[in-house]
Amino acid sequence: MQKRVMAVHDISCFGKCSLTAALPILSAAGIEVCPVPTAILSTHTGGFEGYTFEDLTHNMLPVVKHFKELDIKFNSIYSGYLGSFKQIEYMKTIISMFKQQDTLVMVDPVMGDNGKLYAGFDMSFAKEMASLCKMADIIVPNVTEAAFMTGVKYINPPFTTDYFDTIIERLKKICAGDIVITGAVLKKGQTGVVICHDGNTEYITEKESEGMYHGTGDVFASTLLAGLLNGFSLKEAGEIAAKFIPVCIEKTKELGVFYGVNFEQCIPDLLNKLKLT
Ligand code: PXL
Repeated sequence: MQKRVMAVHDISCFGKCSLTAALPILSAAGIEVCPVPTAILSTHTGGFEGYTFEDLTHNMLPVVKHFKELDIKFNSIYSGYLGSFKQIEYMKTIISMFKQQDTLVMVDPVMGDNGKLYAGFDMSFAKEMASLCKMADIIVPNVTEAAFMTGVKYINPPFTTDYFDTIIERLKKICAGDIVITGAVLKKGQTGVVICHDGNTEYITEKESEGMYHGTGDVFASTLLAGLLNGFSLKEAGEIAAKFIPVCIEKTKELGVFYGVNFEQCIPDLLNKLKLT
């Protein structure tokens, strides 16, 4: 049976993130994606000025109520960037409406990066996002998001394993499911992810690609979910996703793009990694 995901994110028309990353990556991996757009922006909010923002909060519940009437079932519910407290509340409603025993709820608490929250978010929003993470089977924060949700002070990388131990202990109180923290730099020149599953913590390290690229968190989370729904273990899917990001960044450098990564031309590589070719 083909797997089906409900993807609740915004559409940033230019910038290669949220739904413009989740849709192609999951679809290429053979998964049916049903988007529930939360907003339409002309660009993402990182590095652009004057972007438009068409709020679609009012449309979220009518869309999913229709899904419910049609008795559509989902193998996974995947949320990313949510623009307001109301959207977080609706996301909780959506999970309550559609979560069945074997539905994988992935919450990517998109809120910030490099020690700073994105435009429009504050500490109280981080608290609310943490309360959404309580309903998740897996959460995928970067270090900044993990620090804001746990109240641990953000420090500049490289981080220590003690730092992650503190964050993870607090995150476990927020989410009883799996925890994957991205941007886990333990040494200069390296990056990676921390995976916490069944009480065990593991580190996956990769060579750090220079430069700062938007949307890599969304590409990572979508790839991780593609791996999980194709039957890979959390560690295997984490490795596939962690290895895919530097491939995308290297491809991007060839083109000199700054606003997102060239993941599209790396999809054949991803399909090889997922053993789908
Ligand atoms: O990549 C995460 C993201 C998603 N959606 C919007 C964003 C960002 C990051 O800046 O601004 C609208």
